[in-house]
Amino acid sequence: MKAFHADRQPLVLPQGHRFPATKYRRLRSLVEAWPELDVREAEPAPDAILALAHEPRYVQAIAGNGLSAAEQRAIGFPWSEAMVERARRSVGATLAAARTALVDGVAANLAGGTHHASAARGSGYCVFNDVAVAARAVQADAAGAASGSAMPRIVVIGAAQLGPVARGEPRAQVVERMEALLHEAAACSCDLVVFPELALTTFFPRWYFETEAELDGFFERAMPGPETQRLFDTARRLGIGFCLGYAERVEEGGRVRRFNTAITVDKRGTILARYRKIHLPGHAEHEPWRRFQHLEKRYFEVGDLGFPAFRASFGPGKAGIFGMAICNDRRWPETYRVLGLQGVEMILIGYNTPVHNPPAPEHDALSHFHNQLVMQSGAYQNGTWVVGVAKAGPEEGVEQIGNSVIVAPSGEIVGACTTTGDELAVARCDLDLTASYKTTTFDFARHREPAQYRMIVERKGAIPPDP
Ligand code: CDT
Repeated sequence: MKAFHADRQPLVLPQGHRFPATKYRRLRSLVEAWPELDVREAEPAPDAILALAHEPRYVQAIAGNGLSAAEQRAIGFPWSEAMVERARRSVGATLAAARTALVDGVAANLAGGTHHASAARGSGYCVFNDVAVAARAVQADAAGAASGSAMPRIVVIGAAQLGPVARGEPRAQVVERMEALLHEAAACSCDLVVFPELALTTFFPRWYFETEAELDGFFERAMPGPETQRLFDTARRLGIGFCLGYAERVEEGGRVRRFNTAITVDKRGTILARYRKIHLPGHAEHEPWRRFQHLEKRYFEVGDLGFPAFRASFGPGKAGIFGMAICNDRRWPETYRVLGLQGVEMILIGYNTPVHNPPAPEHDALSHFHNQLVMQSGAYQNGTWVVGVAKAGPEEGVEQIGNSVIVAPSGEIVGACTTTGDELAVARCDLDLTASYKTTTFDFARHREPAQYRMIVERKGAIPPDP
């Protein structure tokens, strides 16, 4: 059974204060060794969650020391940052236990209860009403997850473009840059942040590696792993979901397999869906004539998970149907259509696209145009949002396009990065804007004629008609 505690930071009280603040830690030390108990630290409840049961003015007053002396007396604790942190974590522990119990059937809260607080006032050593907040939050979770919700389905998206990542840049430093973007996203009330393809490292397929050991340095063996756990923790603390591209190394069926992978993680830090890149561009053998290599066909297997669409909820009224694709996938109409046939409402795409294409340098001047062309048409033709996010700028001598965009189901760009560095573009995306395309021009059930499209799945390369 999972049990949640909130006692890491002790509540420091004036000498002689009668509240027995150490009891929570003492309780934890008593039960922590029980083999059947999995004790975890609770995340602090974010403002938006507290505001489900409290007046926003009160939540702000607590956060910013805006309490009157009388209000502090009613609570029974003098205001301090540690007091606020503990109050948030106490609610967080009740909420974590409630949500976990809904999944596991049972869970425990070691942080006590603070249910004497009312909507705009604390009372009896209670700052926030943990039970009221947790009840409202699980109701909101359920409302968001239920289809046909009457609330507008607006997901605030952060397209978190990354500038160059040097070959020698440690993962921890890249994760720190990503955390900075998460903090910026939280300040913009983002629900979901999309990071680029192979976000944690430089775009390593540009080099030919002689040994597997060299190659494996760019791969993750666990997700989250030792260096990425922080990213999950920060996102969960901020109450933000994210989509992350990375190089995945797994041992399956007694052999090592490597994929170019993306995951979508919900606001609680749970991996909801995984996608393994299907359209691998470039070449499998070393081609020294190129200014730089593009060895995706050597280093990765073709993804074996198809293009799965999945339901996800990023908050009350924020439930929708999502899909993922990676870089070169975005150039193929099949990617969008397979997701479109599952009713996808938002496709999350990370990419690394060099301006220069060694086999076709005549395309270089069109690299931005092509980037927008494919995502805008994919969005419109399938009545879906598309979020395309670049790793941009001069990386190890290779100029990569930025041009990260958020595209509406109309095909219009509603958010864009304007630099080639670390940058966040934000857009409020109404998932219901997909309906007017899905029920009219692109009402697939009415207008598609799949019997006439058989060639699409039966033939791989083009075979011109007989002369
Ligand atoms: N990463 C990736 O898929 N990049 C490709 C480069 C194409 S050139 C071989 C892209 O389609 O942007």
